Amino acid sequence: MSKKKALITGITGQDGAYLAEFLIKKDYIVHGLKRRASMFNTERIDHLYQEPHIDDRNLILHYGDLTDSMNLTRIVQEVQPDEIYNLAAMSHVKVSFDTPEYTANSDGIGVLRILEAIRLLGLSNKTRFYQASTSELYGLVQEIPQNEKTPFYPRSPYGVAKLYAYWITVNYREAYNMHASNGILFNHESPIRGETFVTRKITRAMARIVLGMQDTLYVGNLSAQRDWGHAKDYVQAMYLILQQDKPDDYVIATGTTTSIRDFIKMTGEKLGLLISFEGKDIEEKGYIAGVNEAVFNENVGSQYLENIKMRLENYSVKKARKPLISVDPQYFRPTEVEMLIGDASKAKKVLGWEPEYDLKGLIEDMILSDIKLMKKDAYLRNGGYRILNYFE
Ligand code: NDP
Ligand code: GDR
Repeated sequence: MSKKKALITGITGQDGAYLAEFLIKKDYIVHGLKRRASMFNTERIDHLYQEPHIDDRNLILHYGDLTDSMNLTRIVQEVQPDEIYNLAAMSHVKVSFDTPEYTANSDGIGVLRILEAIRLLGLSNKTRFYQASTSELYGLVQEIPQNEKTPFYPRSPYGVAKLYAYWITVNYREAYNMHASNGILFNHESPIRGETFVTRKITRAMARIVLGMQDTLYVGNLSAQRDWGHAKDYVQAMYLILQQDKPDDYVIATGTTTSIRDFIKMTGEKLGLLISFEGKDIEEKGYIAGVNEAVFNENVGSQYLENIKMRLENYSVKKARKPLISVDPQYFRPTEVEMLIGDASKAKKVLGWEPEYDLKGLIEDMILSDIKLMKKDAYLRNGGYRILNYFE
């Protein structure tokens, strides 16, 4: 029997990388759409990459872009995929306020381009289509928790573009009998999460701070609450959705919600740090207010303890205090999504989907990985080599 072929758009992103790895393990031939960039942009999938001269490759990349319908149509025609996972998107909610037209073009109309390619090429009965829908559709939430029947109320150009994408997927399913489904995924993170999403921003910065490479992390709204899962669990749900006889839409979530403030405290706990927040609104600050030396030594290293002890000494002298966390309004959004919590009962019942990671496990995976990464940077810097600056 010939191997199944999947086409993943957004293969160079967080989810694309995990999904490609997962499908290759399932013996798929994976085709991926990658954008031309002025620097290499395949770091997340480099471990899966195969030299183009090898026969029987199981990972093949194509240059393309969701804003180019000819390109998409040609690639779908060449690949004749059994499954398309449309994960490509301008996925940053805050940035979508700066680039609303482009976001609509790629995240909204881009989906239509792929669906039309499937239809025009006569692949409606062969190619199954997965659309990366999002909890951002719920925005100003109309119900708690949110499920497949909860009305949508998006709060950003990103959310509005994804609303079009959601409905055009439903419409093509109903109009042309296509196997087209939406996964309404709540936030999911990992050690390879984009650096400017809040969880990764926190774990990277806290790793740098405990290693003495940075003083303070500036963030936006500390009170927003999110339902965070692990991307590894969530790509399995995408796969399961396309294995069903009937196409349908599913919420994928953990069912617990946590504030940004508490995410920071929990990350501190994994490092042996007690983090205390003081002040209100834009004056709110987080400080290192205590240390569990045994946990710190195990997860960070005793050679870095001196720096933390100094910060603790400063903490008791108000004037000399250095905040670990400070609020910068530049990270506020013109309209915010304050709270999300998903009800994934349908996915659990119909798909048999169960996540392996809880929030504690996710944070552990992320912070330990970032400590390792930043130690590498510290090592290079101490050896006189240049390291990248991390300007957002
Ligand atoms: P990432 O931002 O990590 O990855 C996005 C991918 O899309 C990258 O490969 C990027 O390429 C590619 N891309 C962006 N614009 C275009 C374009 N115009 N044409 C082709 N490719 C493009 O996102 P995630 O992996 O986190 O998310 C995957 C999908 O799931 C996205 O659609 C996102 O909106 C959605 N989603 C994500 C959730 C999450 O919590 N992670 C939750 C719900 C939905 P490049 O590497 O070149 O930038
Ligand atoms: P989100 O993720 O907008 O939910 O979209 P993000 O991590 O960017 O923000 C989550 C919440 O944290 C607040 N926040 C900050 N956010 C960022 N990025 N940087 C900060 O400094 C900061 N401080 C506080 C935000 O205001 C927000 O409330 C993600 C993306 O992956 C989308 O593509 C996806 O659809 C949704 O998750 C589900």
